[in-house]
Amino acid sequence: MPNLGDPAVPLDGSRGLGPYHFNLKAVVAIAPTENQYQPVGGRVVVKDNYIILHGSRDGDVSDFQGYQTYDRAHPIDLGNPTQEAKGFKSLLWIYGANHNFFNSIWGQDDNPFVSRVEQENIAKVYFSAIAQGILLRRSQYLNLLKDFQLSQQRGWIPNPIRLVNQYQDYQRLFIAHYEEDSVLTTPSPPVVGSIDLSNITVQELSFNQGANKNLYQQTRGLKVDWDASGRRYMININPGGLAIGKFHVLALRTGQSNDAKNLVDQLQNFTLMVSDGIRSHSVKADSIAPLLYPADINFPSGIRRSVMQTLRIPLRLFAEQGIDVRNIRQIIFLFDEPIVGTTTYRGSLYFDEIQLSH
Ligand SMILES: [Ca+2]
Repeated sequence: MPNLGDPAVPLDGSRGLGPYHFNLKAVVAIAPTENQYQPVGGRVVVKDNYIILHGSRDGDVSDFQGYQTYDRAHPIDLGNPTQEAKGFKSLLWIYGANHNFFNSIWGQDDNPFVSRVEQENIAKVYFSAIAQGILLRRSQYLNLLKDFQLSQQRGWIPNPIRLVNQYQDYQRLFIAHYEEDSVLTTPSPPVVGSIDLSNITVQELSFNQGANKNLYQQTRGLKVDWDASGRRYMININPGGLAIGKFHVLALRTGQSNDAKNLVDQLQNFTLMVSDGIRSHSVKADSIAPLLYPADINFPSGIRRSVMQTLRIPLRLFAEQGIDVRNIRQIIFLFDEPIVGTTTYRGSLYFDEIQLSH
């Protein structure tokens, strides 16, 4: 064993340690830190199926630094963008949960508003589903990782607990991931088409603003702002420009910013319209999943952390209305819905990783 102060020893076999190929089926990170241990090979990139859980009232790791490990896992290969990932990844963001209540020993801290019993229950539900789905191959349990609302529909987790989840399948085709360049008017290769943003305020930006800011991620994406009903962000697809293949879900991640156009603790909404050039059909975002106002991560200092929600829209919703989903020509984000429960037509949302998926 090296002594403290010795140079770092790589675990790649070159110094007699490793490489360790444990053949893991999945890695579950519970409110993890990042960078307290610094691997000599650079920041850790999880190469297995990856699931991360974190609470918004985590005083110990209040900034949700593990979100960056989620973004780094199974990234787009820009040189080969249709390459399958080696696994899936999933994220659960729990409003009001803290660090300590994930075990039964550590005391209370951090002003959590989810009780220890409730938090242990969330952990049991998720770890059970992961074990059932991955170790016992009962894949229906993995649907929980794709949509947290299943847990509330089944009565496993009580409804008042506010959750946000993300999911990325190992098979996905990105329509727009915002990593390839800073040109706002084109989709991501190999998708061929154009993006019309003449009607709305759109900014592409790094989603890493620092630990004490609204966004603390490791990706690039869009901030979309509107101040009147009818604004739209429109992805036009050339004929044959999007190979649907066997994909059966249109997915993306989106979430409210801390911009004053949103109203504190109110849900946002918008309309997603898909057209084959002849017919179109629309789905309301809030019929898929709620878009929560960002959580206060450092109560009472008022830092709001935006964590996006994955929306997964089955293509059959459009096919059932006569849309030729094998020839999608337009995907329109139409901002024609008021802030939920109000008559206020304005808002500010982040968008990233618009994709076809399973
Ligand atoms: Ca991105």
